[in-house]
Amino acid sequence: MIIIGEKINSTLKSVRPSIENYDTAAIQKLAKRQAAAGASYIDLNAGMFYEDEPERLEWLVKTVQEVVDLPLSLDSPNPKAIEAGLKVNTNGKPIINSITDEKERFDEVLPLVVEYNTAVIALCMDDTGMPETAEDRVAIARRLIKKLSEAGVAHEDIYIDPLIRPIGTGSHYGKVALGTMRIVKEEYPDVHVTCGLSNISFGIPARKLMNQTFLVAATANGMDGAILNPLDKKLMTFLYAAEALMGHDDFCMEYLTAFREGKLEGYLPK
Ligand code: THG
Repeated sequence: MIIIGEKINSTLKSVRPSIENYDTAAIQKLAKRQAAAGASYIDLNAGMFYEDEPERLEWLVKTVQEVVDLPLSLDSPNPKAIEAGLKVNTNGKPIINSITDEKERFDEVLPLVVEYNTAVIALCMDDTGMPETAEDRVAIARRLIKKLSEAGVAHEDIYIDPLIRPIGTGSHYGKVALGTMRIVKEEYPDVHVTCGLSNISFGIPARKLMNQTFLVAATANGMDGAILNPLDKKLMTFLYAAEALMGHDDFCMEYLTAFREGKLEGYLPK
C-alpha cells in the first residue's frame, strides 16, 4: 500500500497554527513521525491560507525536505501554489494532488505534471460535478487516463481517486467508491487507485470504526494507495492484515515484522 501521510494539513485545527506561525519544529516533527510510522509520501496542504497559499506551500516543502527524504504530495487545487512547491522540491518525484476533468483545472494543472515530470492524483469529477454511480465515475476515470496518457504520463504515475462521499449522506456512496475502484483497477492494472479514506465517515459517530472497515473493503477492491493518518496505530494494524490477505505481502513478511516490532495494536509479542 502506498501510504500518503495526511497530517500536515491546514484544515486540521491542531496543525493550522503551526503553518500560520511558520513553526518549523512542529511541522518537521509531524513529517518525521509519519515517515517513521510507514508513510511513502507526505501530503502537504496549505489550502486554508487562501491569500498566500503559494508561499505557505513552498515553505512546507522546504521545511519537510530538511528532515525527511520521502517524496511529497502537493495537495492543492491552485496551480500557482502547486508550482511554487514544485520549484523548490528536491525530494524525488512528487505527486500533484490533484487534477480533475474540469476543463479549466485540467488545462492548468496538466502542464505542471508534464513540465516537472510528476505523478498525479486524478479525481473522478468533471464540469458536471461528481456522478452518483460507479459506472459514470469510471467514465471520467477513463477520460482522465486517456488524456494524461496522450500527454505522455505513464500509467504508473496516475492515481485515480473515485472521490469518497460520506456514507451518512447516501447509503450508495460505499458501493459507488468500491465499484469505481474495482473497475478501474481491473481495466488499468498499472494505474494506481487511491482515496482520502476518512471522507467516508464525516458526520457519523465512531468514525475510526468506519474508516478501518472501509480500508479493508477498499483494499479488497483494488485500492493500492491511501491518504490516511499513519499515526493511527489501529488503522495501520488493519492495513497490515488487509495487505497480507490481498496477496500484497509475500509469506506475510511485513505482517510478521510489524507484529515483532509491536506495531499491531493490541497484539504485543511476548
Ligand atoms: N482526496 C485527495 N486528497 C485529499 C482528500 C481526498 N486531501 C484532503 C483530504 N481529502 C485528505 N486529508 C485529510 C487530512 C486530515 C484528516 C482527514 C483527511 C483528518 N485527520 C484527523 C486528525 O489527523 O486529527 C483524524 C484522523 C484519524 O482518524 O486518525 O480529519 O479525498 N486526493
